[in-house]
Amino acid sequence: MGQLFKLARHWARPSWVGLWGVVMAVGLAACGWWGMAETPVVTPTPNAPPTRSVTLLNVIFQDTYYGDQDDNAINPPVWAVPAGGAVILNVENQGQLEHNWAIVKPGIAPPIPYDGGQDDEIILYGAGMVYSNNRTTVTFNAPTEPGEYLVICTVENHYPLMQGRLSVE
Ligand SMILES: [Cu+2]
Repeated sequence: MGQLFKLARHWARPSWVGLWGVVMAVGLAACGWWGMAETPVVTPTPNAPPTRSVTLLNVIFQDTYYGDQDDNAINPPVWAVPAGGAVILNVENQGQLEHNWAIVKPGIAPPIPYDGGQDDEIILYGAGMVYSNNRTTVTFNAPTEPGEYLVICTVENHYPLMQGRLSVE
């Protein structure tokens, strides 16, 4: 016990404290501890995946229109997405009928009224049928070619009443 006390006093002597302070300071400086804040080292990450944007679209289905105004044919809602970007489409069908949200291939004019029988030739991407009072979330990549794409509901006779535009930018 007496030995331990002597040792503690020995280490606590001012000259030792001062010496250790100098040793620590020199050591830290040599290690670059103080220099780190001023010169951050940026290590490039090889093969890092490119940063991609994700666009969230929330769309409400009614009988028979998108959004909150029953005038899609003359005032279609426009959803903007970056070309080739990832899109998360959240759909809520508040109507009594089933509905869909489908991007039409560029340069194609769907029949009016839409008969629902030529989806393969006409539709570039379809979110799938959403039943009354149901929600769904789908993800897809926006077309890589910029432009304004027609979006329609593919249920028979819902287009041209039910339509919008996907603005690929
Ligand atoms: Cu519909």
